[in-house]
Parts: sequence; C-alpha cells; structure tokens
Amino acid sequence: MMITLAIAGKPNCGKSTFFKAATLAHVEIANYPFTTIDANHGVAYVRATCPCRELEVACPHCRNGVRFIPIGLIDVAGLVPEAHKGRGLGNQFLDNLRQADAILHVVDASGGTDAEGNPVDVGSHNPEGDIAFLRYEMTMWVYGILGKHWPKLQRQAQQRDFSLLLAIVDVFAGLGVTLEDVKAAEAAIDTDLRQASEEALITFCGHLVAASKPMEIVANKADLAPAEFLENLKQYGVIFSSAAGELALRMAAEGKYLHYLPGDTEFTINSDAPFTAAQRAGIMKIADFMKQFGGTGVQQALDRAVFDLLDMIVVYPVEDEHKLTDGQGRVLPDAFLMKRGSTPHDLAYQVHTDIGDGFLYAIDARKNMRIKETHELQHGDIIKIVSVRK
Ligand SMILES: Nc1nc2c(ncn2[C@@H]2O[C@H](COP(=O)(O)OP(=O)(O)OP(=O)(O)O)[C@@H](O)[C@H]2O)c(=O)[nH]1
Ligand SMILES: [Mg+2]
Repeated sequence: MMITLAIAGKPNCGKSTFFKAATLAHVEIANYPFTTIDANHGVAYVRATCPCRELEVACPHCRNGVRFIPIGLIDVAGLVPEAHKGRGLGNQFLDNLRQADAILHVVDASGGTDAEGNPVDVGSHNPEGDIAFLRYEMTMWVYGILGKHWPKLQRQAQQRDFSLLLAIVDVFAGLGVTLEDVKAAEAAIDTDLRQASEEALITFCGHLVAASKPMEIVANKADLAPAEFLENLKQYGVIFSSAAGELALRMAAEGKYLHYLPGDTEFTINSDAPFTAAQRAGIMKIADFMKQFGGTGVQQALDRAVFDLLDMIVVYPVEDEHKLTDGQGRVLPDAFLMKRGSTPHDLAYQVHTDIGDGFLYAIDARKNMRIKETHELQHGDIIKIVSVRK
C-alpha cells in the first residue's frame, strides 16, 4: 500500500496549487472558493539521499544523487466552518480523507481570504483562527458517524461477551482506527464509554481523529504574508510555503529554463532562458523567499509529513549485495518507505509474500554482514533478503 497524504483546508488557500506543484497534474486553480469539487488524486514524491554516490555505483534512478520516492496525494475540496452541519459543500468530502495516512492542513498565511475562502485584502484575516477548525470539523464528522451507530452499540453492550471497543474499531475501520487508538481515546475521557455524555463522546472522537489522522500545518501564501502573521504562526510549528513559487519553478524546470530539483534551497537559471524582465523579477522574488525559508516549503512539507509525522524510513532491497543490483543487474532498483521499527522480515513481506514466507536471513549490504530477522532497519539501509521458495 502506497503512503497517501491528503491536502485539506478552507477554500481558496492554495490546496490545488500545492497539489499541482507536487504532482504536475493538470488541475484547476482560481482565486475564488470551491474551485475544486471532486478530489484530485495524484502521485507526489518524497526526497531522500540516494546511497549511490556514497557507494560509488552508477544509478539510473536518481537525479544528482537525489532519490524521489512516490507517495499518493489527494487534493480535497475546500471545507468551511460548520461543514459537518452541511455548510459549504457539506461534509461528504471528509470521506476523501479516509484513505489518507496523514493530512496536510493548508492555511492561507497571507490573510487574504476570509474563513470561507472569499478574497479579502491581504492581512485583514488572521490565519491563526483557521487552524483549529479542521480538526473540529473532522471530530464532529466522526462523532456524527458514531452517533448513527450509538443506539445499537449501546443495546449490544448490554450483552456480556460484547466488546464495545472492538465494535467501534469496526465502525471506523475505513478510517484506519486501531484498537490501541480506541483504548487510548477511552482512557483520555476518564469515564465509562457506555455512560459517556455527549461532550465526553465528542472528546473521545477528537482523540480518534488525532490518533488516526496525524496532521501537519502548511502556512501557504507565505510570500504575501505580513511579518506579524509569520511571527504568530511560528508557535503552531507550521511549515511556511509558497505553493505558487514551487509551481513556477517546477514548470520552468520542466521547460528546461532553469535547474531546480524539488526541495532544493536554490536554483540556477539557464543562460538561454527567454525570460522577460518581469518574469525574471518574479523568479528573483522566489529566490529571496527560498533564502528566507530554506526552500519553497512544498517538498519540505511532504518530506516532514512522511519522515517525521508518519515516522517512515527508506530501505533499498537488492539481490546482489556486492553489485547492489536486482536479478536483472539494475542498480538500487527499489526504494521502499517503511515504518521505523520495521525488520528485514517485514521488508521481505513488502517485496513479496512468498519471500516473506520463505525468509531465512538478511544481509546488510553496506556492512556485508548477516543481520537477524528481528534487527531494526535504519533509514538508507541496503538489504539483501535470503529466502527459500515455499
Ligand atoms: N501568492 C500566492 N498565491 C497563491 C499561492 N498558492 C495559491 N495561490 C493562489 O491562491 C488562489 C487559490 O488557489 P487554489 O490552489 O485554487 O486554492 P484551493 O485551496 O485549491 O481552492 P478551492 O479548490 O476553491 O478550495 C489562486 O489564485 C492561486 O494562484 C502561494 O503560495 N502564493
Ligand atoms: Mg482546489
């Protein structure tokens, strides 16, 4: 299963621009609310250092020693406060968040759109007010679903051998809620779930949302944001971005007008690029932004969500631990995203069920050493799996 991130937030904050910059898929972008109605699905990439340079092998899969590893990305329709009561486009779009492992909550740091996404003067809407609402809407959405099942669950809970917690896991299986999440959420509300008040149940649902859908805040349109907003947003641990800047760079790099790899902190303009003076000035503004923020923030947001929030590592499976190739002689053919704490046996299963079933042992290609099946894999490991055919 490919790791998937969803881009969510109020209308007109730059979600589709972020999506287009990250995927280069064609999507509609416009300065009014609800431009996007049906969710856009695409493939984006996280960035890792390819081991090929360090190990001095010629590798056809990376660009200048940078390996881009695919993830799924979903651009969701804008949500407004009270969406769970049917406002705006309603809450049907929360359903698009189901498939996501984590959520990028995009806010408009420039203050140039109100809480509903209508354009207003830049600096006139405080973006801090937009941060809490998404989590709240998701909580109320989950609460609404639980509420539908609640009378029946309470009746069933009268039976002695009925597990309410397992039944709740079942209700939210599609959301990725685990038994541990439900137990932790119950512990957090400090009352018997069967007798919980409405308020306690809402808190319970809030914990389920937090556990199953980790969220990162992307403060977009930071290129327009007043210094005061930038300063105030820092306390929320946001990533500042200019999705519009990233999109311009990605398109220009596609057209071979400049050299830029997503996530770079700078770029170089090709000498024969036919930019007008105005275009050049616009590009220099992006360069200044990148200097101030350490990049455009788009690649940084994707990487942080996958590597920090979801705590994934990259592992390179090979068949020949000396040449670092697969059976067909391809160098470092695959880069797998795996949860930190994964073992060589988990890797074997990710390569193929048969290989997992027939697992004997693994070899760390860098150290040329046998490792045990319980060994914890490290970010950047190159691993050969030895298995018997079952
Ligand atoms: N200055 C600036 N403008 C941006 C940035 N990102 C997006 N925009 C502009 O903001 C407007 C809205 O962008 P969209 O990407 O359509 O926003 P959205 O969140 O997908 O909107 P809905 O689909 O309506 O919810 C467009 O005019 C974009 O050009 C940015 O980083 N900086
Ligand atoms: Mg959109």
